[in-house]
Amino acid sequence: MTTRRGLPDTDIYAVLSRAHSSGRGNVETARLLLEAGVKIIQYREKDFPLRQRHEECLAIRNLCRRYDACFIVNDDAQLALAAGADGLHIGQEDLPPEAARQLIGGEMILGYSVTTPEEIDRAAALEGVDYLGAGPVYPTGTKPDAAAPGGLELLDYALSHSRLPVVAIGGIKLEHVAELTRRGVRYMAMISALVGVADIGARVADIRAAIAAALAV
Ligand code: 3NM
Repeated sequence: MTTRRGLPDTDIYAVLSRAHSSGRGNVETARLLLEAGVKIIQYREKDFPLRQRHEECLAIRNLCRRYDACFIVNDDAQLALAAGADGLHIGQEDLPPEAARQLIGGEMILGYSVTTPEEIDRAAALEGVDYLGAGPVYPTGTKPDAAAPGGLELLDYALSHSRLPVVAIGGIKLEHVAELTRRGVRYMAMISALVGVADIGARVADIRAAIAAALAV
């Protein structure tokens, strides 16, 4: 990881969700992702008891350290701090980014979800945010309360109007990876098409092969 605060220079941003992991637990899924070479893992469990989330986060954070990967906690600044996470990811309904930054201090990475061009413009003016999560790009069944899909236009807008790294999210499948790469997307966040598959190692390799092929033309 770099010393400047920010996401590592990588491609896949894995988001953990037990309900979409084909029966695997989050710690086991994290281990498989890390063994496959994934360098960013986000923990996103909104309904588990806090004690369970804390235990899982500690275990996953330790794994991430061993593999030199970046561990990000969704929504909960207190949990991110208690687990010693590398980053916090917040949405439009969470604490405002300035307040979240105050809580987490100056070292932790802060990611912020944006779903419209207006939100991208507003986020561009913020100091403490380190990357944008832009989406949903495509329709997704994984997040029931997701906004309407913004499509590739939302990503184009984010990439051209923000100086921050953009993480594309929402409905991204293997077959979208080449197109997203050609559009200039460097970070792709996935749940179902990544943590839900039988062979995570093979899926990571396929995603990376698609990125490499798209960059080569
Ligand atoms: N956030 P899948 S879409 C967690 O648009 C999440 O901010 C989104 O899951 C957003 O890869 C989403 O299975 C779900 O579509 C992503």
